Amino acid sequence: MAELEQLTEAIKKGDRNTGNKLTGEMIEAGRAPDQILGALISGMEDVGRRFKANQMYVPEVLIAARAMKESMVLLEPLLIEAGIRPKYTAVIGTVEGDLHDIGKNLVSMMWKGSNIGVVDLGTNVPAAKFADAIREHNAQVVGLSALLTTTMPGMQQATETIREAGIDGVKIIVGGAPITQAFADKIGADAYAPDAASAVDVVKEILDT
Ligand code: B12
Repeated sequence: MAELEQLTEAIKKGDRNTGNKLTGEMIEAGRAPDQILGALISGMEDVGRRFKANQMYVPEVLIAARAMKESMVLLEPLLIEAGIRPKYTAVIGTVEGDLHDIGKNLVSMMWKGSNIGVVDLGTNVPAAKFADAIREHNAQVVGLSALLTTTMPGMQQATETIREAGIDGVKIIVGGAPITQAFADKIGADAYAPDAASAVDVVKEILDT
């Protein structure tokens, strides 16, 4: 099997040792960084598909994402040198009052795995901080996460604050266990995704059109 395919396989399996070894070897051999990145992305795309189809579960996704992250650490300096930038930048965070971050982190990892740059603001993020970060990083997308029914109003507050800040063209994507499409519509978000793999599809749908 060609090295690039082997790298894709290693990511799919979450085999970070093989992933790191292959990435390092290919860098040494002078392989184009965008080809290596493509192989990593293919691996995470497959993980996303299987996660969505319930053929893979949260711990396995986290292990695959960690393997990808480690290879990216090796690859990043070359990507920067070659001027290869993520296609889009997203800001993500869990809304004020809410400390749950496992789902948000998964979305963040899947976005990164799809070559979307992510600025992760963490948990318990006040509404104004989302608006500031979108401006500072020129983000095209913002992801808001909430896991508590009591913090759903915080998601509405964040959406209103971002809209009131008049940031041109930023798309607001919401998610989290108690969130529904109906709630997303009610608060004026641009999109809702029920899981991390769908969050990738949604970004591609609304930005690649
Ligand atoms: C783990 C957990 C905790 C951990 C959080 C650790 C952490 N670092 O996140 C701890 C122990 C800290 C915790 C605390 C509390 N928790 Co809690 N917690 C959970 C638990 C068991 C799992 C949540 C989880 O991680 N799920 C796994 C992830 C992968 O799923 P997910 O978050 O839904 O994310 C997926 C999608 O929703 C979506 N998604 C998520 N975010 C986003 C964002 C975007 C932009 C998009 C597009 C998609 C998206 O994609 C994700 C991946 O596919 C749930 C119960 C449950 N089974 O859901 C209760 C639960 C959420 N907690 C609950 C409660 C009540 C609390 C506490 C108030 C308890 C207390 N009395 O102190 C505190 C609140 C603390 C706070 N202020 O936030 C309740 C909420 C009830 C409600 N309806 O509001 C739940 C449902 C438990 C229950 N049945 O009562 N909790």
